[in-house]
Amino acid sequence: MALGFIKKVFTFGKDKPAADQPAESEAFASLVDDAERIDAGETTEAPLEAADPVAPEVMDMAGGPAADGAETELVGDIAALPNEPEAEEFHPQPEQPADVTHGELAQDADNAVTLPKGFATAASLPEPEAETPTVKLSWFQRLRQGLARTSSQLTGQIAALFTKRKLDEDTLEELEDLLIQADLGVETAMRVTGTLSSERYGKDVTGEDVSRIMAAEITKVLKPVAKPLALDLSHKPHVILVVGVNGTGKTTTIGKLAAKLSGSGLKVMLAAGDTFRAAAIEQLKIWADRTGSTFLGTKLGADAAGLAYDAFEKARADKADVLIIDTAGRLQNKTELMAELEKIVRVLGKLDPDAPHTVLQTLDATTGQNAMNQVEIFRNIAGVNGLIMTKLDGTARGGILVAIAAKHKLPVYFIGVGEGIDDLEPFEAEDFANAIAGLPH
Ligand SMILES: Nc1nc2c(ncn2[C@@H]2O[C@H](COP(=O)(O)OP(=O)(O)O)[C@@H](O)[C@H]2O)c(=O)[nH]1
Ligand SMILES: [Mg+2]
Repeated sequence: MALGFIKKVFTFGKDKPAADQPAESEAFASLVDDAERIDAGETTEAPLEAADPVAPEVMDMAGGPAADGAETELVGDIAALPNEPEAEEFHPQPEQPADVTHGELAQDADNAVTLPKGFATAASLPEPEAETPTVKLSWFQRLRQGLARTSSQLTGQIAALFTKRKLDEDTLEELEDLLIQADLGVETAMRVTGTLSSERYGKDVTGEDVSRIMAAEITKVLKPVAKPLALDLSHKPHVILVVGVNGTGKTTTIGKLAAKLSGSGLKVMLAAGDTFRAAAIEQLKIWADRTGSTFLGTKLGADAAGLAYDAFEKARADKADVLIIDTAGRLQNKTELMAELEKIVRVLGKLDPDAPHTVLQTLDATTGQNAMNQVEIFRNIAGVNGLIMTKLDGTARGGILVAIAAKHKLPVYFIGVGEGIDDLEPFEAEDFANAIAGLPH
């Protein structure tokens, strides 16, 4: 069966076997319920509408397109898209000489491609480069700000909980509830209370004690999933399929990834596999132009798998290093979505049994608990083997990433901290844990 094939091909490393996954239909039902509730105007999650100037995209961001008719609507003013290119900001690097092969690139130090931070060659994962503190501070501040609601609420509640009482069963139980409410997941909540209990039972405990232990425990959960995105440059191209619910930041993230990769001298091709909305195709084209990437699109409503196949052949013929394929994320029609993603994966596998080499899922940090369901769905459908959490600069609810890491153990490669071309940072466990716990960098 095709789905079995996908699971077989794409389960790797220490990923849980597919059999461990909860019933997919159950998770999907709750996802669609959420999408429908949001479509109906019930916004339980932090609303993004107010901040976004482009109405049709806003519909998608809240929970997928509202109706079939809306999907084919063209955004009249492309120039108003937040991803509007600013030509002067992009400085493409010179391309590799045509006679340099990838084998040589991997082995020959003189001709070696220096991958951007957050990437590594599959053969050897290099030490992350030191960053200048100013650059790091600015994105960390944005992350801190994004997670401020989570962290200030948590630290406030924790401080209130521990001012008057010594650590006993009741306070531990209340703390556990607070941590679960912050989306951190039962497992992590119990780890925090367990450690706290063994260190401080019967003693006075300050809010800082709890924050410190919380940050340490969250770091332990996140460390194993904070990995660089390994590119196997012996594949020509290395194919990255990007999946996720509409509005979670797929296209924007592809643009940011393309900027990093082409900026380091790699030849990148982008393929517009979200063929359902003209605006989506245009948006990716803009990112391709902006990042000096080759672009392949097709007409509205065309078969996405056919496009993916053509893109792979063209990328191969052009000797592209990396092919990144955008996809649609319409949850309203599960059967169609499944069939489409399955078919994309299947046709890519015909050209290279290992392709797509990376299946990345974007998660919107403002969606909270729903992100867990999204991972369950897309992991089953498309064999997701890596995550990127976007919109951590907004009013993020990042706690869910901890619960997802504990449960799925999928690598988290990057975080999105803004709409700009440079607003994609390698995921760092300790930074993220400190931001949630309200501790300094
Ligand atoms: N603030 C913020 N906005 C983001 C981020 N990533 C994406 N967006 C915005 O979210 C909206 C939806 O993104 P898009 O890439 O179109 O999502 P897609 O439907 O999954 O392709 C756009 O307005 C993006 O500019 C991020 O990290 N931070
Ligand atoms: Mg898109």
